[in-house]
Amino acid sequence: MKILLINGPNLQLLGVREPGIYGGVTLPEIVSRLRGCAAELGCELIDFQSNHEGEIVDRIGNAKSDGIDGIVMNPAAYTHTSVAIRDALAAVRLPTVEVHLSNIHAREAFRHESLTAPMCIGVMAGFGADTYEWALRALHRRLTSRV
Ligand code: CA2
Repeated sequence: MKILLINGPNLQLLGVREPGIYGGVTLPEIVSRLRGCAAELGCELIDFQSNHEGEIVDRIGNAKSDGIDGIVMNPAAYTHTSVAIRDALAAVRLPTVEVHLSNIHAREAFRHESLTAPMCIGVMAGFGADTYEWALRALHRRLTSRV
């Protein structure tokens, strides 16, 4: 089973800037932890980070032909703005779990709306770096369950 991990803009700064909001764990550390979890579940994890909306749209659009079975995605700021990423998810129709390190509902009003969440099978938010692991486990459960 192949899972695509997508991280959106500025997440390459995790653990380097503003650790008060997003914690001290770096993105390479998160990816490495998630790779361990994926290995335990018998999945292959393909990791992609971009600060560019179009690159994320392209990656989602190519996911089926790349043999991807499901997506774990933190669209970061594009969560709240990107009709293009939402449309790409709607078009590719792969099971996707949206992830946020912070609880976006406990933050500024503009973060309460997600344009991408309605195209996802679920959303996991607020548990810092661990959120990615819960999201991967939930996606794997969905992909391997009969109902
Ligand atoms: O809580 C999350 O995971 C967010 O997706 C993070 C986004 C934010 O725009 C969303 O509302 C919620 C921001 C990612 C930027 O990450 C940084 C990390 C370190 C320093 C600066 C930005």
